[in-house]
Amino acid sequence: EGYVVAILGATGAVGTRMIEQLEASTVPVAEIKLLASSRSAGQVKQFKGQDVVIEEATPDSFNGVDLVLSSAGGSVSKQLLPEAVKHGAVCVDNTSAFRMDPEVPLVIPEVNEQALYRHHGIIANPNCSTIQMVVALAPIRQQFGLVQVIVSTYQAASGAGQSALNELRTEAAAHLEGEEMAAAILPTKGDQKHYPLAFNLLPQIDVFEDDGYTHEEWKMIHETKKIMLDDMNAGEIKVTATCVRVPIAVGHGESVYFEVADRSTTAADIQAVLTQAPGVVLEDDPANQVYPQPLTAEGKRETFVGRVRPDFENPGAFNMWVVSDNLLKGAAWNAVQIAERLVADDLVRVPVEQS
Ligand code: 11C
Repeated sequence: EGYVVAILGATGAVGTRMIEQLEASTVPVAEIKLLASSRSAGQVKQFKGQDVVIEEATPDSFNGVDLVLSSAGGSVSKQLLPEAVKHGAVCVDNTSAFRMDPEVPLVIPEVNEQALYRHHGIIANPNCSTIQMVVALAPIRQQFGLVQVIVSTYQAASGAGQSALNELRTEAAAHLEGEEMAAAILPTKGDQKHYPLAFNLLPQIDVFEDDGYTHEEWKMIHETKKIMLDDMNAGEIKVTATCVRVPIAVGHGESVYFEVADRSTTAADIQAVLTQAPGVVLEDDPANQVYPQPLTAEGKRETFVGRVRPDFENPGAFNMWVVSDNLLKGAAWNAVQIAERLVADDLVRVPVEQS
């Protein structure tokens, strides 16, 4: 009884967490297939106490598969997921390959679960920094309207994958020993120069666009609009972003300035909404130095919000601080949560015109 589920990219920082999140989910799994590149084929991982041998991912890997959770990089998704859909599998993709495709729902279950009903076989998981911000902003928008967002991020090394996290650790150890730090990955594999992250800050995540923004900033702007303006009569939201890589392992932090439409809104009103908001935990007690931190968010599925305070000059404007585990709500858990909703709503089926 249950579904045949494949995890594509099963050895990565996100893939390993997808396995754990799936084990702890309500998705009934009849059989699990762990897929990766030929380099990792033959390795053994565990699922619910059973050994599972990792197989090389090929188009034929999806024979008989009902559901795919994918986090093996954009080019792998572009190549293999259409094949998986042809085999009748519904795919939840954690890469940016299909996110801005108007035919592909971009889903955060707490925010726009209804978009799942429009899927044609592929559902996109948003970028990690987008997810945690939108989980916090969507209920505020629903209650008070949302006019503008200005976000600055403090993003963990693991957002760039296990190899970037390993690089940070090696650099930190070298620096503490008084040795040279050698960077070969960060700020991004896709660019020419590499700089150490340990004891440093890198105001570059992903490659630069011609307009001077990085692609990570572009994603935060455009994904936020696609998700929040998904509903009818959505209007407009102004969004701008500055994304910075910080030398920590797990957990992105975000300083979010936002303006609501209802200018009589107070910080207490915002806090009251956040207290009730699905997936949000309010940690906001400055008198007792209570606020969200990456170390305390690591390993948790929720998005933590604190430091909610009004701007002095602009009525209806606020600042807040948002932290979440970028590998869980930002990636593996959001994907498995989508899978849970697909199962609950009987949507683990590719519409006829696609299969
Ligand atoms: C980072 N946010 O921290 C990125 C990682 O589009 O899924 C996620 C990239 C993506 O580097």
